[in-house]
Amino acid sequence: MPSRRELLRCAVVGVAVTAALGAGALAWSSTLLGEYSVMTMGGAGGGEGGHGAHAGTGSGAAEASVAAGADAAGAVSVTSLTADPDRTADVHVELVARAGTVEVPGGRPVEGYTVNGTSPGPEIRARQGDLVEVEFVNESVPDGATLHWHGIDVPNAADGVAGITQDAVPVGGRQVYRFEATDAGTYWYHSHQVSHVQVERGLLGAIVIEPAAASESPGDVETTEFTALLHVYGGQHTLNGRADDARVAADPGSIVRVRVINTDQGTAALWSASPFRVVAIDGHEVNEPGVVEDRRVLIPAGGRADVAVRAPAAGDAVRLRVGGARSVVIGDPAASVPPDPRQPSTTLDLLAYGTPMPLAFDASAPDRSYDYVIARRFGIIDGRPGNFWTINGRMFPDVPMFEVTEGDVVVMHLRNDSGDVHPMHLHGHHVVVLSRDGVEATGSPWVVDSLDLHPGESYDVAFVADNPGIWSDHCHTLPHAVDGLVAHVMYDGVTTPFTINGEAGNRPE
Ligand SMILES: [Cu+2]
Repeated sequence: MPSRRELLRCAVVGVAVTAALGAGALAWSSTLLGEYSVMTMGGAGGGEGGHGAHAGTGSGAAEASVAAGADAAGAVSVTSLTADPDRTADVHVELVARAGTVEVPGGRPVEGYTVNGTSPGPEIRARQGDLVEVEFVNESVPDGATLHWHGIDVPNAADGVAGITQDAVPVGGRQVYRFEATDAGTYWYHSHQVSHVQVERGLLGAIVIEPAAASESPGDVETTEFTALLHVYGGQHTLNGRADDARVAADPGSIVRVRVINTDQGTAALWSASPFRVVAIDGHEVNEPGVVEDRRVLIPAGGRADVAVRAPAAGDAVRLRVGGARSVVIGDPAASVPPDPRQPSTTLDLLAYGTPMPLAFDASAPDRSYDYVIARRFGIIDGRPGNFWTINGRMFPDVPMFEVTEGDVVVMHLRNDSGDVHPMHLHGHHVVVLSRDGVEATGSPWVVDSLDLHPGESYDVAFVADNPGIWSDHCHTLPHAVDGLVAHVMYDGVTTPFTINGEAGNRPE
């Protein structure tokens, strides 16, 4: 039931909408965001959380700017939160972004963006512990561009969010990203400038961090691995940029690890008529994953699932369906392709998959506890009237700021009171799922950076605030992010010199 305050807010917005619609463009201009800093958002310093406190409805942006000003003395800039500047890079890659035609082998070309001439761009491979250095060049993306390392807990200065951790790289500009490849796993990179356009149109690629030591899984020797990056280009479902299925040659009985990356705007399903195991989610190994049969695996937008498939007998192949239309066919390259398997109606429940093991931290007595409740209502954002997302009842940019102190154990209570699915993505950290709809997790620690909240669902997740910075915590259905489903986790004492909508033209979503 809405509180009096919420009812009052609705009434005020209702009046504002009526006034704006009635008075036309002049009145709308008064609701334009103009240039702003995330530092002024959501009541930063206004007592939103506090140690052991539960998030309330918090204070408004007006108080926040005062608090932010006071905090600025002696604060650490996001630009100083870097990897060791004196360390020599182990992996050095140059990535050049261009606007132009994306060739889609097996389909028709589309207008979009390429990285080193193709979309997806080249797959970056590094080994755990490597210092990765990427020199990014914007040759011809008119709006400017950046690279964000989705799922890699990079130092804040390398996070690639225009207007928060850097300015968008203009045409002719260059930006160096440096980070240590600390956690092995499957990740991807994409632009975080006008991302709802640039990601959809192809400014992206895969990055795989190989484990420092060989996998300790006894008995099962992985002999082959295959990256399966899913993306829809102009309505065409592709696998690694091709509107076609892929074949992976594998010796009978050997294990193939398929790294599935969902770079699209909605959930992707994965299934097979043959048994398989889900060995990693979002770059984190599942502890003792069981055999999956007659279940589909759902991968949120932005999420990844690594699955292990055993190659069948000589002359045979197994078919793994990935996403809306494509398959990976594994085994004898000369074998005929097995029939298209029926999609199971039951979804593998990752809340109860694998074997539990102790977490690296105690989530039972968090230092901070926040609500992140998603709903929807009519209003105006940046001069645009619409039916926008709200976070804790508040509309962008008046959304909450989740303040943390380095070392805090943070619990987030996520709830989806809207009618749509929202793949929630926290930058710079992985969260562990504690419970869903009040049911505690009983499987392997389920560690994610991209988590689907289906309508009506609630999740409790926890993380350790161990990576100082200002971090976006947003929906990865990117048109939802543009419509206000973006909040931030901000560490005490960190500040940013960058702004959104200013001269540099930063528009992160
Ligand atoms: Cu969403």
